[in-house]
Amino acid sequence: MISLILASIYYATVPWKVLWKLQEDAETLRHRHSPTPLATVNNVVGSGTQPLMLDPFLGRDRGHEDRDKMEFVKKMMMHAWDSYTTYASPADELHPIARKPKNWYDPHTLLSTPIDALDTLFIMNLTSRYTAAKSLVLSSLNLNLNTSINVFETTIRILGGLLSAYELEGDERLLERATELGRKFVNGGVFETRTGFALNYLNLASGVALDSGGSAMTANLAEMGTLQLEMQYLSDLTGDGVFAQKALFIYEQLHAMNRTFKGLYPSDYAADNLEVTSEKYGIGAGADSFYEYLLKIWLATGEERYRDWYIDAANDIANHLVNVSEDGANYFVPDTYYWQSVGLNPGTHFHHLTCFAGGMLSLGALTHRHANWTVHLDLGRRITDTCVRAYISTPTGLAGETSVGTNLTRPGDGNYAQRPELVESLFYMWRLTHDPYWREAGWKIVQSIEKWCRGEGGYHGLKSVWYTELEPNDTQESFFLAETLKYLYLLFASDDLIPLEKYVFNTEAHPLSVRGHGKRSDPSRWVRIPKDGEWYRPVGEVRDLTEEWVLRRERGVNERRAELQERSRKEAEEIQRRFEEGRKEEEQRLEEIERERRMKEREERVRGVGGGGGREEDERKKERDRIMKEREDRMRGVYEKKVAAEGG
Ligand code: DMJ
Repeated sequence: MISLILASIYYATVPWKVLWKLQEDAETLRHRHSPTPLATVNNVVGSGTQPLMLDPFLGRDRGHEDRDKMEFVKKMMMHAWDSYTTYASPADELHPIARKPKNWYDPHTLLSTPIDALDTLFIMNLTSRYTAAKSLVLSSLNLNLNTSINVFETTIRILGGLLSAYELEGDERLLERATELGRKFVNGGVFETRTGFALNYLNLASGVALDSGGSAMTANLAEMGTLQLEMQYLSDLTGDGVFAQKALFIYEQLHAMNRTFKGLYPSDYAADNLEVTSEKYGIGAGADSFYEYLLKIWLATGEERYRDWYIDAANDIANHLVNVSEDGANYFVPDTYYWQSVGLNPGTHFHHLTCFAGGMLSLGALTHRHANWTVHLDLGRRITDTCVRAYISTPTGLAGETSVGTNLTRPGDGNYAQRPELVESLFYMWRLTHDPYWREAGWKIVQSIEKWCRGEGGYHGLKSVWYTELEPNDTQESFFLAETLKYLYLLFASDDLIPLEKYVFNTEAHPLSVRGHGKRSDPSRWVRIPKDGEWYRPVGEVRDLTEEWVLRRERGVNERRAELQERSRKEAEEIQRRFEEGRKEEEQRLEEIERERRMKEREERVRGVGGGGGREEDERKKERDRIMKEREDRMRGVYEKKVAAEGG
């Protein structure tokens, strides 16, 4: 009761509808979701040098496995993996319709699919496939590519995938490759900014890092705030603190900055002077996994400071960002902009990416029963449920990239990209509550994917979830194997398969042990985490870069500019090629129509009905010219927009 009263005082600022709804069931939830007393709080040692003992936060009931459904998902994984090896290996991903390889940094590959798939194959006991994938990775992974790779994506997929496979299987060669990659980040220019904020593009060969625009001016919250789990783990395993220091320093600085809201962090920053470049808040693209990692870095290390920051963040997400639909049924988090004169301006759409928050809020609530834990758990449940409804309200049973929160039956961007966020939350909701509702929702999704997205050449996405006359989206994403299928498999498994007390999943669903367990059981190897304030460098006191770095970066800027121009040129060529192809098709089609018309005319003349006059002929010619011109304008528009956007 006391915590209910405290929660209501705290939530005095929440829009009344949210508050009312959230408190409605708090008492019920407290009972329903507490199978046995939770032992968490007493066991947590927050110094960062002791293991974080979360077991057993679920109590004694470890759930039961649903073998048939696990087998079904395993077969899906076999089909996805076998299709990749048949048509695309060793590329990053597969075009399942064209049955062709797809590379992120063409013609180079970072082996995204095999690395992302490693631990899923291992967990599913697909031993021969796991061995084949590992051999490919060990023999072919080239970490010296002369191209700028995306640091965030490479961390969560490549570094995370290698580390997790090492955690589960123990082959030291995987750790060696992961360490090599981590060193590229710290010895290259990723953290070499005046603020210590990370840049997101690194040329693996030259070691020069830049931002997405090809300079070193900007840093993004999710990109620089989603490196910490992997880098900290790497430090604990190698005993070299440099990885953790570089990555965690970013958290220290972000936390030390003045903020409009205690627990919310804007998405974009200047990398040189700690200025906020746009006061956009949200938990979707550009922000999402930063909040996830605040929670998980606490779970992984036991460092209570991060837990407190996470709780502040989750409170403010609940306070300021959660929207409720007019009928009170849907809870969602849209992107929100802040203007001093107007305050917070939320949108009405929510992105599929935000569905991960259901799992995050629930996990955060049950691993530490802070004052608002029932509120967070309830919010987690409601956000997950809203996402379930976004799925079941479409004819395909799958949700697109965005949904309209006030009325989920109105389509937003209907593209289904095989994303994992909802099944990730379903997995957490099941593990944390054992309510069969979450498994049932997951099973419907399995069936929908199977029905609408399975093809001979692998699994594709959909251009729109709203039409059953389907147009496929021709990519089999590497995260489909790393996350979507893994979470679906674990949803039907027993709690003892990758138990949540011992593992923390990175944002690409790669499990890493928490301190005190697995590869992190030996405390003598843990690196020290700094005490509060120890690393603090007052905002404004940014450091100067060495001359060497200034010169390297200048060279890098020119190289990157050339690289971006080259990419634009190739893309323009591709657009031109497709344009020509389309024009030929269009011409053929028009010729066909014309041929049919002439035949018809001839037949009619033979039958004495009469033929088309010269005026009709002119009209047809005009129509034909109009169609051709329209098409050309359209194609040119796409091309010009692209060139303008890339400044090439
Ligand atoms: C994945 O790479 C990760 O889940 C990331 O956190 C967000 N984007 C994709 C999946 O949608």
